Amino acid sequence: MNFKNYMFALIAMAMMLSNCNQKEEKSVQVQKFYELFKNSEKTDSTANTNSKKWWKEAVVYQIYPRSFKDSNGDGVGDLKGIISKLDYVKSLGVDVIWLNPIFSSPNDDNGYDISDYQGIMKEFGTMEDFDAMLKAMHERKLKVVLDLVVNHSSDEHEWFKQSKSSRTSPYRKYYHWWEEEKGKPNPRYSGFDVNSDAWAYDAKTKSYYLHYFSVKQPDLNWENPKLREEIYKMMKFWFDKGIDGFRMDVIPFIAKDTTFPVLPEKYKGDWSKYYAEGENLHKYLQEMNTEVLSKYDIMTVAEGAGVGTDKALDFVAEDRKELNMLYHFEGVGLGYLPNEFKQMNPKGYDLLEFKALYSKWDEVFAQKGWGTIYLGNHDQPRMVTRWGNDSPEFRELSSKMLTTFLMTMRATPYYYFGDELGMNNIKFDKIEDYKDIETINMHKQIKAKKGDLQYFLNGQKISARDNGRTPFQWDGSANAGFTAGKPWIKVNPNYTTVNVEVQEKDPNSVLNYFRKTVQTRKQNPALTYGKYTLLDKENKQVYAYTREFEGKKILVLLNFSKENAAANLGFDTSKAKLLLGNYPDSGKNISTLKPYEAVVLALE
Ligand code: TEU
Ligand code: CA
Repeated sequence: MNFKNYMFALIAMAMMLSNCNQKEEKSVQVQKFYELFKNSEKTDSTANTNSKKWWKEAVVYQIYPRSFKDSNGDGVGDLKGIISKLDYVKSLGVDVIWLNPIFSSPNDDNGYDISDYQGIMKEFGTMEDFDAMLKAMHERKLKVVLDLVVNHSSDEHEWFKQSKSSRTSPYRKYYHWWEEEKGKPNPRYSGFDVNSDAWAYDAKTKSYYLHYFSVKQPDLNWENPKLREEIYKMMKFWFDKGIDGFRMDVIPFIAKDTTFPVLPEKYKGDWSKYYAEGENLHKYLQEMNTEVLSKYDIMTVAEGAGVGTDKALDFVAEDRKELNMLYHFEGVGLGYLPNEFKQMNPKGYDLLEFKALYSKWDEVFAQKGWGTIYLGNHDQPRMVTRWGNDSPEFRELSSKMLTTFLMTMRATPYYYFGDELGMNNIKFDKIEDYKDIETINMHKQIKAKKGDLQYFLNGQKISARDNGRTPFQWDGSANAGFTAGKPWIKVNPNYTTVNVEVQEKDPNSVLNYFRKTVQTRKQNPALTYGKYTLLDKENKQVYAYTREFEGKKILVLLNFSKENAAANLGFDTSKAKLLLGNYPDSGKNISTLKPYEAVVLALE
């Protein structure tokens, strides 16, 4: 019970006793007070029960369409391929499918450079295919969330073609231009530019345009109300078709300080103040909510790059009327060496920091708003390589352990396709194998500067985005059953043993364990809504916590190490009932957890 409820109960008791009807026994009054006390405990808002929502109870399954299933042998996954595998997706028990961008795009950044927001990427199919896919998903009671990429478009979008045609074009103000007579604009960093320069010079109109990402991804100007109107119209087009939500790409970046001041020499972790979170950000999001989102029963998730715990609720607190869930970046930043390009600390990440971080983020949404939880996506290496242990001995066990973590936290799980098979990093040796603009352009940059290319390539084996983008492993046939042609990116050679076909037959496979964890989450609302309490905080091997809801208490024990480990719980667990475990004899002796053991127990 929190302080507010405590005070409320005290005052209520005082009032009752003073109003005491002489005929009524004091003890009856006390009994009444007790009922009240119990009820106030039940509605304790730390259990975040005040607003149950379908999207809080959902498990989201992310599909990278390019790599899921190719239907026509051109080596690229497509919508017809997705349709053909919906029964598989349904069999996982998930509720929502998030698709990475499927809109018309020249694919400079695999669809995050959109040339027509209301068209389908040629390689993926047609609008008819899309309609058929949506219907097939809804028939199976699967919802679909699309990627809204509106910080930037492609330079091949009609708006940009017009915008760069002349300084007086009606589309000029759809983008951020800086005329050359004003002198060189202050430097801004670009993620995918060969020179990391976010300003590109365009000779035709003698101006620079801004691109936070590749030179083919010019940033859209949200200060222009006409641009905002166009975006809202486009969003309605998709909602009217029946889609169930949007994942909003780098949404804090849409509003920025467009005076582009000189940046401080050193950031104190506050870069997003200069690059994103401009003063009108929340005005735009509230406007988007009024104009579009509030009109539909849909879900929205903010890709919250750079958003810290202090700002999170500004995006998702219910009374703000903006978005539903925040997808923070702090977790996936753990374990990297500072001031280097995606180089992991050779010691790996620190579990104490990991636990502190996820506990801190749980606290943010304990009363208001809602969070997400994920350990992999299309921008990240494979979950088991990055957070578990992908050696033959521990790949399956640690995959299952990490899945247990994702399915037992108070946040909507965003589960990346292929993680349910324990797919791991491909770890390319040669730059020629990479397809991702981020890796390719960084390699060019380091080469031009005569930097250490081998060091860079070694780092990419762990951290490169392409590790998470290799084709889905369906079976042991050529190309893992992904394509009859030549896959756009190499298939992980372990597909002969790590694939759906093999794992379907094995009741103890990573795949079947994933299905079980999803069911465990569904059958125990405490795992969705329950209060989270971290236990044995200083334990360097075990992550232990409880989840409590409506009189039910669940204990989760996760051994993140490859040694036996023990958790110091400080309470009796002898009556605990096993709900889930990743060893055949899990739950028999929880005082010693085996390497990467995961157990979920009902305490009461
Ligand atoms: O990513 C947002 C983002 O901040 C990226 O810089 C991300 O951190 C990067 O991939 C790390 O290497 C989103 C999309 O998820 C990503 O795929 C796009 O490339 C990017 O936006 C641009 O749209
Ligand atoms: Ca295809």
